[in-house]
This record gives sequence, structure tokens and C-alpha cells, in this order.
Amino acid sequence: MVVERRVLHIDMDAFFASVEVVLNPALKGKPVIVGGDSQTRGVVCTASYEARKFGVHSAMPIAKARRLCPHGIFLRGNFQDYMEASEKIFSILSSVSPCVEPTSVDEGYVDVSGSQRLFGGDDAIGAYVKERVHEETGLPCTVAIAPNKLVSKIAVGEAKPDGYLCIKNGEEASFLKPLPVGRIPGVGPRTCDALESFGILTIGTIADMALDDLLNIFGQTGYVLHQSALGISTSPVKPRGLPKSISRETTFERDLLDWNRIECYLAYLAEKALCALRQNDMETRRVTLKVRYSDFETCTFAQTFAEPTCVDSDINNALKQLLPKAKNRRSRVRLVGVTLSWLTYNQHQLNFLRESAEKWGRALNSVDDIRTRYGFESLRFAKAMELGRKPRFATPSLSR
Ligand code: TTP
Ligand code: MG
Repeated sequence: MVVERRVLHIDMDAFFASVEVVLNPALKGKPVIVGGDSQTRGVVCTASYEARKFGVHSAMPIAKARRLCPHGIFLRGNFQDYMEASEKIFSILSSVSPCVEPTSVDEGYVDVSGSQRLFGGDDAIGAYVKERVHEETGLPCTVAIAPNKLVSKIAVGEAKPDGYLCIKNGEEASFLKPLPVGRIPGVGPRTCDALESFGILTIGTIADMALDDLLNIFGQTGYVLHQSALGISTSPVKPRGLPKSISRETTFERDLLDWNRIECYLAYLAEKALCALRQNDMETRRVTLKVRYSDFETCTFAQTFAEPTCVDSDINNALKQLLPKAKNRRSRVRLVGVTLSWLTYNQHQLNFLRESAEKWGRALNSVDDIRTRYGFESLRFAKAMELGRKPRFATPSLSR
């Protein structure tokens, strides 16, 4: 039996702004704008759909957004909150199929070809994903399921916000036919203008053209346009491979000289990196401390372990030994980070010599379980708690 390829695409709606609404329900229905590094500087990261009605959009200067939407609610945002929501979303997607390809913090593809019987078809899969995301994060998202990544991506764009769309195999071209050419991913304003100058406005017009004509006008791009217009794409969903290293780093809002505070941030970042390490069922043999000073010089200090570990105290002890080297330079610090590398699978269950590490490992697994259920902030180590219950980060610490 030939299994039909079915690809799910998910994209969260007004992601950062929606997370802010969940954190403060009084913002619901209001024009919320996230971004900027002050009241007037920087650019918009995203705007709620209410704010978009005023013409506010991502990458627009905050000052312009203020002019367009003076009564908008402007927030700086906290990347930690967005990352936590993102992690929950991808863990839900992994419960549908092992073949998950994250493409950004709020977007990804899932190959659901093999999940059809288990869930009872596309619509059941779509409903399950939307419901679980809503239950676990309170956030709205848009989901589409189609024969390939290209069509599911375009379908999500059509179904936004809070939508669901299913395009059956064989319906690709008819779904795409009436849409403007700019909906094809990669067709930017310049290609749109070029197509329009030939009177080509809809995807259907491209599909109906002779391939030779398209090749004459656009060269090789003509072929890609023709395939896309017919909804043909063979690009596979590429599940994220195992990480080679796991890093967490942040740039401070203002360069810091207070090493006690810097160490608190470092402790928090190390906690986050270790939690991610254990979630991947892995251990590390090398920890690297990264420090960027205010003159942008970046130094790294590393320590290698004789035995692999996933235990916080091992990493914290190593960092303690590395810190004096970093403090030697008496300049302000712009960024700190921690990287765990030389990763291996956690496979020392039967090693009796490591009994104490085992006990730690079990305790930490319980810690991680509680965090999965009640959020990362529910259990924290003392050092990082000096930053307060919920530390603010000016920049994300997204790297793996
Ligand atoms: P998007 O998915 O492009 O946008 P969105 O989720 O806010 O809105 P929608 O998908 O409903 O159109 O980006 C996801 C997040 O990434 C967004 O909430 C904020 C962040 N982002 C930026 O910080 N800068 C940008 O220029 C863009 C486009 C997004
Ligand atoms: Mg989005």
C-alpha cells in the first residue's frame, strides 16, 4: 500500500504578543506591540492582530508604530517566556510524529503521513494539535495539512489567524490557482513586479503558462515558479538532528561590571542548558564559558571532564574554576554564555562507580519533571534566584 505524504505546518499567531496576552489577560483584544529597546528606539518584533489594523508590522521602527497606533500597548517583552512557550509547542508536535522540523521559534513542519491511522485522519490531527497547544500554552495557532511543505506553508498563510486548512492530495493546483503570485515563498516584491509587468497576477496564470515561456523570461527561476504554481515540492521534512553542543547565552541590557550579578546570570543560563541536555537524554564532557567584554573582544574558557556528566553541581564547579580567568580583564561585560559540548548519550546506568552521580541524576530528573509540568521557573537553584523569580533577558538565549 502506498502511503500518501501528508505534511502539517504550524505557525503561532502574533506569537510574542499572544504570549504577553496570556501572561496578562487584561491585554486581550487590545493593540499590543512587542519590541524596541526603549520607549522610542528599536523595531517592532510583532504586533497583535488588533494593532495590525493600524498598519503596524514586524521590523517597523517603534517610533513609526507609535505614530500609527498612539494608544497601543508597547512592551519590551521577555524572550524567556517566548522560548518556554516554544518548547512546549514543539514537544506537543513530537507527540504527533517523530519527524518534526522546527523552522523558527514559532513555526515548524511535521510529517504526519504515518500518524493518520493512530489519530483518525488529518482533521483529527489538526484538532488535536490546536487543542493541546491551547490547553498547554493558552495560545492561538494556525495549522494546515497538505501533500507537501510548500502547500502547507501557503495554506497556513491563508488560514491565519486561529485557523485550520486541509488540502487533499490532488487539490494543490486548484487551491493555489486564485492566489496572488506573492504568496509563493521566495517570491518577493521584485519578482512580483517582474511577473506583473508580464500581466501575471495569480498563481493559476503561472501554472497555465508553457514552461518554455517561463524559462525564456526567468531562466531557471521559471522552472521553480512553474513547479511551485502546480503545488509540486519534494522537499522532505528534516527532523532536527542530535545537537553537537547546547549553549545558552545572553547580551545584557547594559554592560555589567558587577561580577556577582554576572555569575547569577551564568548560573541561570547553565541551569537552562543542563535542563535541555537532560531533555535530550545526553551528557557532556566539556563546558565552555564565553564572555564578551564591552570592547567586543570575546574570550572563551573551557574545562574538560574525565567522565561525562549531566549534573548541575559538576558544571557549576567547573564554571567557578573558570571564572577567575574571565575576571582578570577588568572591563565591563556585554555578554555571557555557557556551552556544553562533547555530548554523548546518557548510557552509564550500570556503572556502580558513579552511584552518587546516579542519585543526582534521579533527583534532577524529578526536578525536570516538575519543570515540565509547572514551568522552568517553578524550581531553581539558589544562586540564580538572586536575579528574582523571573529574570529578564534583553536578548534570547536560543542556540542549541
Ligand atoms: P512570525 O511568525 O513571522 O510572526 P507572528 O507570529 O508574530 O505573527 P503571524 O505569524 O501571526 O503573522 O514571527 C514569530 C515571532 O518572531 C514574532 O512573534 C516575533 C519574532 N519576530 C521578530 O522578532 N522580528 C521579526 O522581524 C519577525 C518577522 C518576527
Ligand atoms: Mg507566527
